[in-house]
Amino acid sequence: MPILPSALFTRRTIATACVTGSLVLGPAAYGSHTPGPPALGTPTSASASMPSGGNPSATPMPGMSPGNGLSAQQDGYTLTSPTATLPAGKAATYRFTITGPGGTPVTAFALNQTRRLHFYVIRSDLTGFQHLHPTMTGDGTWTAHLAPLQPGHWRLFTQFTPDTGPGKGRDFVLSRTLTVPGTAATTALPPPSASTMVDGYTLTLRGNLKAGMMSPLTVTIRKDGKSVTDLQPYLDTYAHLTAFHQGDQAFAHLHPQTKAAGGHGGPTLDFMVGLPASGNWRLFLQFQTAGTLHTAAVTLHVR
Ligand SMILES: [Cu+2]
Repeated sequence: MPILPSALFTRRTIATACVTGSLVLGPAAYGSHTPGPPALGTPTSASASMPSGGNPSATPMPGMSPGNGLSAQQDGYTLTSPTATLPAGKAATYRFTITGPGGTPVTAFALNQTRRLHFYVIRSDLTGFQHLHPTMTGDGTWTAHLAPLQPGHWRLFTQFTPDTGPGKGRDFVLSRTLTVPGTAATTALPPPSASTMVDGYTLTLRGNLKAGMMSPLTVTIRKDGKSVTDLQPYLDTYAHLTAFHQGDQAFAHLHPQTKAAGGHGGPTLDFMVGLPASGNWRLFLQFQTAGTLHTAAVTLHVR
C-alpha cells in the first residue's frame, strides 16, 4: 500500500493529560465524588457509544488552548529540525530546536510534570505511539532517540513551556511531520471500547464525554480480577494520558492539578477530560508498577 498523503495526517489531533486522583483543567474543580459517570459499556462490550442522557458533571471548556498542536509554529515559536525522513525499522536519532520570536533557540524551559520537554510520536493510522523525553545541549539542540519506525507518515509533537521571553509560562505544542520510506501497511482504528488490556492489566473506562465540555473520565485498573493498588508515581502522577483524534484539528491540553503523593495509587484514576472535537480518539494511558511502565491503548468515542 502506498504511503498515505500527508494531507490526511494533518487532520489528526493530539491531546494529553496527566492525572492523579483528580485532574482539573479550568475553573470547575472536580470535587468530591458525585454519582459517578455512567459506564461507557460493559467491560466486554465492543462499543463505547455514549448514553444519550445529559451529563450533569460536564462543564464548558475554558478558552485557554495552546493551539491544535498540528503546526510547527505558533506565536513566534518554531519547532525546527533538519530531519524530514528517517529509515524504517531501526532506532534513529531526531534532533530539533525550539526557536523563539528572535529566531534564536530557546534554552530555558520550565519543568512540566518533572520534565522540560515532552515528545510524542504517532503514525498517521494512530499506531506506533512513543512518549519520549529528549535531552538538550547548552545551545538548545534537543536529541530524541526514537524506537524503530514502520514505513509511513508520522507526526512528532513537542510539548513545552518557555521559561524566558514573551512566551514565558505559556504551554506550547508544536509538531512536524516525518516520512519513513517503504511500503506502509496501515491498521484500521480499533472500534470504541469501554475496556482494554495491557501486560495482564484490564482497564475499564467510565465516562460520558461530549466535545467541548470538561467531563469526568474514570479508569479502573484490575489484574487477575483484583483491584490494582500498587501504581507508582510516573512523571509526578499515577497515570499519563495522551490522546490523538481523527477528523479534526482541534487540540486539547490538560494538565494535573494534584500530584502523586505516595507509591500506592489505584485502582481508580479520575480524569477531568476536555476533548474539543467529536469523533473517535485513540487514548494512550501510561502507568507504572514495580518499576515497569505500561502503555494501554483504547479508542474512545466523543459525542
Ligand atoms: Cu513526557
